[in-house]
Amino acid sequence: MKNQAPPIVTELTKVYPKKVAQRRTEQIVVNQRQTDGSTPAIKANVRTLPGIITQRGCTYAGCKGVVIGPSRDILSITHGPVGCGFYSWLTRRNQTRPPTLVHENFITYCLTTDMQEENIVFGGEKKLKQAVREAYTHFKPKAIAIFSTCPVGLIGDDVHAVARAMKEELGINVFGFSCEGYRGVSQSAGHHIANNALFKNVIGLDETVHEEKFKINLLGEYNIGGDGFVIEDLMRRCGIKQVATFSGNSDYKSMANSHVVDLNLVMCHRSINYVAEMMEKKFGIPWIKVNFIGAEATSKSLRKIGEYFGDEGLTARIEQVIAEEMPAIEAARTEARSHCEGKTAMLFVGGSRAHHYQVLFKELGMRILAAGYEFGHRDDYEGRKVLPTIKVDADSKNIEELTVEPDPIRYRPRKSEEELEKLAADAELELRDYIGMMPEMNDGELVIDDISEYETEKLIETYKPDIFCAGIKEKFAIQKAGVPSKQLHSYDYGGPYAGYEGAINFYREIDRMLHIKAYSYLSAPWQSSPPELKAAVAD
Ligand code: CFM
Repeated sequence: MKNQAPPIVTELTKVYPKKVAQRRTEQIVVNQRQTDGSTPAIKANVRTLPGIITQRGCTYAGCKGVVIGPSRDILSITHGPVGCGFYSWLTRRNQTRPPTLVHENFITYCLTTDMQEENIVFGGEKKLKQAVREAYTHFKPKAIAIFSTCPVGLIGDDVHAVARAMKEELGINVFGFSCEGYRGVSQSAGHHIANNALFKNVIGLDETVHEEKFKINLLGEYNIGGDGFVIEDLMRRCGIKQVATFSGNSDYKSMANSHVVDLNLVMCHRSINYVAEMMEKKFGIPWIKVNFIGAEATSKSLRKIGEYFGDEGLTARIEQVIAEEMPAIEAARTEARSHCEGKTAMLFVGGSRAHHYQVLFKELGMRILAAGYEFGHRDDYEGRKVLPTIKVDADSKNIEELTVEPDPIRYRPRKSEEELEKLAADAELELRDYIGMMPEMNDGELVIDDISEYETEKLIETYKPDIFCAGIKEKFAIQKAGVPSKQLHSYDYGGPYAGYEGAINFYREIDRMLHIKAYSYLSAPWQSSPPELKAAVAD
């Protein structure tokens, strides 16, 4: 017999038709950690149920907007109707800083083939070729990326054939993505498609040698609100050479050169774990999971890098940087904590952030009531240990799994098997591992996958959290319910929130948001308007 759903799950789903309620119940879990570290299974990365108002985005968004978009000198062309290009134009706060004014920065441009009915009927390949030629004439980029939108897949335009032809004709790197919006159940599919194409078309093309001793790539950091700048600075101060970032504040050459490092750091597991795994298979570069959100997490991540390289000088520099940063952290945290302790938060973000930001709230002494991902997979919730048990459904099969072999010349294991075993024995290091969000949440806390708008409102009504973190789509509905809402996608207009500097910004921001008095000084127009108007409004 099936267990009875916990009362809150029944409460959240009781308005749904029976079948929908049943299926939503599998995506709403009350956390309960077992002694072996396992947590309840949650259903994730499945199609949103019809009738549910989801916060998810499309596959094209995950590929173009998230993974490739932040790279400043790969020229992106959207093959499709103008809306897809327009609505993905500068909508994510991924910042970039070209080293000089003459360095290219195409991020501000929006290039699209602007498909018309005629192209839908007779095909759009000719128009796409023309667009690539025009783009090349204007910008002379090193690389052009072509992104497919829904109609491209429906009518069968072969963007890859066009890319090959244009690469030949123009003599630059041109590659395409079959990232039609409908290709997967969410933007997560787009991440995978982008990872595959980077791996096939970019990584390993540049053999620049770096003399520095400790070389890393940072994978899954997109420099939202300047987070990437803060992390770059920390690396520099610790004496760590950051060759490439995928893909915040990045350029094409560094990505092409990224196979020369000795360690990959995975920040956002959801969007980029595929690249980490493929680079290890092909080039022998191990990866570890890091999190630079939260002061404690930042210190832990820096120490993990120290542990991996096992060099005294590096460890000493890392400890020195931590020691330099901690007094300011302590002061800001003590101040904010004295106001925020005991307050409650809910976090619903796309993939990694619903997990990463819990650290910052805990540093403020706040309690997490509920958290969830829009499109995370079970391994993001429960940890990579569940990977072998995840059933591959038809939607996941839709996304190509590359077969990767060791490179005959360039495969070079960075550590011996023995060394790796030793490192892997330290579970905290998370070598080739991600322990997931739920094992780090307390028992009784709610975990909800692909939360609906209705459930959001119901949660607020039931729990009255002190702050609800989400995105722009949810923000105003939450605030109208009288609860402050911090956007954890775009950071509203704030940030950076990464590293130590970011943690201080975040403590202050949350303190301010929780204690803002402005609304209590205001009254709604109908509360202060003349009686006639009041009566009219009442009608
Ligand atoms: Fe990774 Fe991201 Fe996130 Fe993400 Fe995103 Fe984002 Fe996000 Mo918005 S890559 S999964 S697809 S950490 S854009 S920078 S905030 S949903 S939680």
